[in-house]
Amino acid sequence: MTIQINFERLKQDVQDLAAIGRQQDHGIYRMAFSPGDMQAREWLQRRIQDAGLDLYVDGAANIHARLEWDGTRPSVMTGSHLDSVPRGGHLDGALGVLTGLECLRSVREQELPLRNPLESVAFTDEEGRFGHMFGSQAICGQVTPDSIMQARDLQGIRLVDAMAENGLDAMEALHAQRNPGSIQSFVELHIEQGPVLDRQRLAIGIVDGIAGLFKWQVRLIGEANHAGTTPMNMRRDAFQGLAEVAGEIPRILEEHGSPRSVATIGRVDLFPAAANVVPGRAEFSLDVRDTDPVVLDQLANACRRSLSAIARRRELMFEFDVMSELQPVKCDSGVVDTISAMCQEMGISATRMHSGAAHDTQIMSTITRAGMIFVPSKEGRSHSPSEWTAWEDIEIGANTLLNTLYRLAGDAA
Ligand code: HGY
Ligand code: MN
Ligand code: MN
Repeated sequence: MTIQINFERLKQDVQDLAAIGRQQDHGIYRMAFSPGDMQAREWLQRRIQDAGLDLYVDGAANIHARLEWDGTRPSVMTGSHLDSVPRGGHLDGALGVLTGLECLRSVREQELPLRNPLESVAFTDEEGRFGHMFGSQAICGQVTPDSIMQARDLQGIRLVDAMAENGLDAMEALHAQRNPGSIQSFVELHIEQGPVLDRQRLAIGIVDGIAGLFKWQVRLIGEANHAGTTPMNMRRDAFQGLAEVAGEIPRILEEHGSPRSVATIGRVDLFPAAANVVPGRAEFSLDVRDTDPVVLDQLANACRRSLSAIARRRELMFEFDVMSELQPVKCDSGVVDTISAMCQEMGISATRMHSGAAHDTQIMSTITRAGMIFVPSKEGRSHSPSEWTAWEDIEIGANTLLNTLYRLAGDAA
């Protein structure tokens, strides 16, 4: 027996949420604890209450919708994130939150018997404005007073201050930790954010592994000087150092990476940033990923060596802060098999695949059995206003999630 969501209601939620935090350039600006994020949080809490579900917000500001929660039986959990990258798309994270909410509403309305309670969570700061996955890391007991106090964004704004501005005490995140026995399993629905499903015309991706990453904030420090009078061989030009680091990336990936390795310099700031001044300081982000922890380690060492050699040669100082380190994970084989069985029973075209993007699922997998369901991204586009998934794929994905959650939690005796 397969059950169905109320697709028109889900579609309306997707359209309503897509309007929150959207700016003129059609991008979504819901960075953690920004006005857009706070507006989306309020909207979601109203939707949870309108649906007659239990609402619970934990110390890390993770928003939980709950059905038949009794605090004793372990729950089957789903969820994703409301926050976005700057100028992001309207489905990254949001789709997982809304399909999770729709699944709980549908089970409740259809009065389907449950062996385990259901929870759907909107995790705080998945996109890592203040590092990465703050909400799911808090649930998994991976935050400390120190890590909370240290957390800041690339502009230097502290997490503690961003939360306090919204009436939240960041230290409360220490109390968000869940007993691993309180969650039976976790399944996240997410857009693929890559081209595989779209190209192969497949409806569902069954994720069997998620890439890990390290994200550094690097500073190269030279000497600001006059752009006209300083001879080229007497410069300590921080931008030229950065340019050389960027040029080294393909070699580093080739010599120390795997076919799945990727590296990105996504943000650069030069100081003093004047056309007629040799840059004295270059600050930039470095995001490097792979599905193999050994390869990730090798890439980190190679990046450190390259930075050090370039700094020495150019008489620059270099330093870097580790903004985030996420281990690659394998998804739980039982959860993967359950999703696969549901696709077969529902006659849905599916393939097993890895995720190049990071997700809350890889944090949740440290305390419970975890897996993911991908739906296609048009031309693989994401972290961009051109992010799109066909409504038909959204409906198939939501029904796959609903039937998977019910297979895990339902009392279909
Ligand atoms: O960076 C990522 O992979 C995710 O979108 N936070
Ligand atoms: Mn995401
Ligand atoms: Mn994202």
